[in-house]
Amino acid sequence: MSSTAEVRGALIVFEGCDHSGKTTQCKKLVAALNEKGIKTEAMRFPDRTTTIGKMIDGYLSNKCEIEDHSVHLLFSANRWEMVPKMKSMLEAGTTLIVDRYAFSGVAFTAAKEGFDMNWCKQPDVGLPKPDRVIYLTLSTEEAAARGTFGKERYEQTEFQQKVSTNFEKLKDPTWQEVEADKSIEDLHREILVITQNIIEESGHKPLQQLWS
Ligand code: Z5A
Repeated sequence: MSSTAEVRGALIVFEGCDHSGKTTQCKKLVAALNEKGIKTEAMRFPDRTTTIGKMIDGYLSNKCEIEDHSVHLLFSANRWEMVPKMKSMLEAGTTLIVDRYAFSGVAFTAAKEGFDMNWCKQPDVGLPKPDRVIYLTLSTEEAAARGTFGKERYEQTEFQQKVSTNFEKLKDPTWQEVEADKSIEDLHREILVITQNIIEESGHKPLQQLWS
């Protein structure tokens, strides 16, 4: 069981289009912050290791079908099941770097026919609110140059364009847009400076609730 630290960790989420480099940057950032003596852990959603996550993995890899509303709720449940762990780590002073969160949940489901963004938000109302969402942006040309889409569900250009439009609608003042059309190292250096500032600013602020 983690104890409560004087200064809490920061909750920093990465969102962005496919191939924008979220996973690459999250990994480098966690390593760099720990090297600087800032206790940091990585998380990613979906977390495919849990029972719920395994169902989601089967769905994303097209091994099974799950009704659209139901799978939306599963993605959300996959976040809620991590909340006790997230809160206890943050309270113990550990910063969390999270690769995708509820914003992906809303942006992807709302890109499907017949889904309303407000409905999509409801299951995630009350989750720990990120101190900052780092939103990586990339031109369609550069994203294409980084490789073709894989075989997973949702990996189609037209669908991804709708997802990007939805991300734009979700932006609020806690979002920070970062142009990802740079070398991995240049982008990492920029993000490292940004995150160190967030960690300093967030330590004494209470953790808030998302969309409430
Ligand atoms: N989903 C959902 O529907 N509902 C939800 O609630 C949640 C998610 C949470 C999960 O995919 C899918 O689930 C996702 C959303 C949906 N569907 N899609 N599409 P995932 O998280 O397992 O994988 P991903 O997020 O789709 O990965 P990605 O977006 O394709 O990649 P990325 O993390 O942004 O980029 P990367 O893996 O770091 O890099 C991609 C490639 O580019 C790789 O070859 C790198 O070496 C290269 N790269 C990275 N950075 C650079 C730079 N700066 N220059 C050149 N090349 C680079």
